[in-house]
This record gives sequence, C-alpha cells and structure tokens, in this order.
Amino acid sequence: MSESALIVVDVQNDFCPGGALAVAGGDEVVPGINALMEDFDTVVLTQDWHPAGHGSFASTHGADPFTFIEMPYGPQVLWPDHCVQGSVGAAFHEGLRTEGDLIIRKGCNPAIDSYSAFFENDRTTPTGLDGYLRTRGVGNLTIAGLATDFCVNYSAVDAAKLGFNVTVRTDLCRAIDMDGSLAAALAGMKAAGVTLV
Ligand code: VGL
Ligand code: ZN
Repeated sequence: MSESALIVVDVQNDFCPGGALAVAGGDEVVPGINALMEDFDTVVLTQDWHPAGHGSFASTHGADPFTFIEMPYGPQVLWPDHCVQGSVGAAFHEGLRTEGDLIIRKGCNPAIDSYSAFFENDRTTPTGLDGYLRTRGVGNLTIAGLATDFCVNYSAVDAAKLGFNVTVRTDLCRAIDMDGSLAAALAGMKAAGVTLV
C-alpha cells in the first residue's frame, strides 16, 4: 500500500491579490488547503524563490512582462519581478498553515526558471522531491495551489511521468490564464493521466 502526500504549490503573497504576479482569487484557496492538510501524513510546500535579476524576469532583459524569449531550454515567458528570495512577496500567504514536512524552494538558478516541483524548466535538473517521496513510500499525490496553468500543471505532469498516481484539486487552484494557457494546461494534465477534481 503506498502512502499519500499533499503538495501545496506556491501559495505566496506575490501570487495573491496585491502581489507582483497576482493570480485572480489566489487567496481563496487558503482555507480549503489548510483543511485538506489534515487528511495527509506527508505535506510538502513549494516556494518560488528567485534571486534578484532572475532570467525569467522581464526587467532583466529590458523587455515587457508577458512576452517571450528563447532560453537554451526553449521559449520562456517573461514575468514581472516576483518571489525574490527573502522578500515579503516570496513569503507564504499569512493564513496558510506551514507546519508541513518539507519546503521545496525552486527557481534559485538565475539562468533556469522552475515551474515544476520536480524539475527545472530544462526538464532535466531535479529538485530532489522525487527521491524524497519515493524513499518515504509515497505513490499517491494530491496537488493544489497556484497557478493552475504553470507551476501546478508542470508539477502534475512531471509527477505523472515519474509514475506517481496524481490528483489535482482544481477547486483549490487558481490560474494566470494567459492566451488560453488554462485550457491547454487542463488538456495536458488529462492527457498525462492526471485526475482532475
Ligand atoms: C509561477 C510564473 C512564474 C507559478 C511561478 O507559481 O505558477 N508562475 N513563476
Ligand atoms: Zn517564478
């Protein structure tokens, strides 16, 4: 019998209303996620955690936010500066319970963005979360948080590819939804075998 874990993705101030990369209704997921934590022995929180001048920031390239550039690993959306290490914006939402077992910080390499909790955006550099979960006998994952179409999507698809049984609580996620990215993400997660609830 394999164990179950909850992965809470990027419930940070910058992704909540008033934040630098605010997701509409981002703060609405907090009470439901707090309650859901009660059902899991293992809770992992992820935290987007960029150095100032990160390669995914539009300002680093003198470009407009929400445009694209070509990185060595493929096209990359350029974002407003967000979740800078140690800033208030990078802190978890103040209402979020943070007693969880592990916090994975991602996006620390200035040259590579990292949406997924498992791999950086080059899709090969691991965060170590796969090994953490496997060595604890975890086979079932439930994922909730921000944003549905980026970090939740990448984490869920990578987890399914790694062989985990994955459920995404879409009711406890909110999306950025840029140019149809939410519909594409939902279709991609389904195609990867992720259960959407
Ligand atoms: C995210 C864009 C940039 C996310 C993180 O948490 O979905 N999106 N960095
Ligand atoms: Zn980021």
